[in-house]
Amino acid sequence: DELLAAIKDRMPEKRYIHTIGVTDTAIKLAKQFGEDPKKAEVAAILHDSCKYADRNWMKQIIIEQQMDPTLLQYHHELWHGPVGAYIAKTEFNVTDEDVLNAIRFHTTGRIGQSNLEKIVYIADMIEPNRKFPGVDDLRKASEELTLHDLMIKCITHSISFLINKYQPIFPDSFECYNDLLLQKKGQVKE
Ligand code: DGI
Ligand code: FE
Ligand code: FE
Repeated sequence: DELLAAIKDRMPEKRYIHTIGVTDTAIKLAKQFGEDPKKAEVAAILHDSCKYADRNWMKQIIIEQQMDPTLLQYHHELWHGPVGAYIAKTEFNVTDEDVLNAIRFHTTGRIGQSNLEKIVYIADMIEPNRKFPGVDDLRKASEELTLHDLMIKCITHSISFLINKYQPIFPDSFECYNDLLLQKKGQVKE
């Protein structure tokens, strides 16, 4: 509740409602897939805390904290994850590296994602307030597939969406996609 109150001032009502949706969904997925619901809750509440942060301020943090400099060549939308993780650590005293990574990589995914990282990525996409073509399919899949296969479906959807708009894809997203598929021995279930 304290965390929720703290992030409420940092975002418009709509984003706050999204955050609640991600939190409920992340807790549900954590229970479903045998991960810690408390960690999922903290990561989800804080995942978009920097969504509306000042672009130049975020740029400064990325440089000062020596985060991946490639970020600055890509869309500023990609900055709120890594900067959000930094704020979670410095302002909200989150010390759990897995929770910090779930925040840090929630927009792009990455190679070697933990289960918690997958859960937050997926919850961000399928929470009840999301409306995009295909979201109901992903929600249905969340009740049927393994966490791994569900993550493949979600990242494939994101990458396809960006490709269809001729948007550059951040390398972590491609690496995440490749990594998930290379880990799979059999077919991806449709
Ligand atoms: O913050 P949210 O809106 O809840 O969701 P998010 O953190 O997944 O951010 C989604 C935005 O980020 C959306 O506008 C697409 C964009 N995005 C995600 N991955 C990439 C990307 N944009 C580019 N150019 N490249 C990416 O790899
Ligand atoms: Fe986000
Ligand atoms: Fe989000």
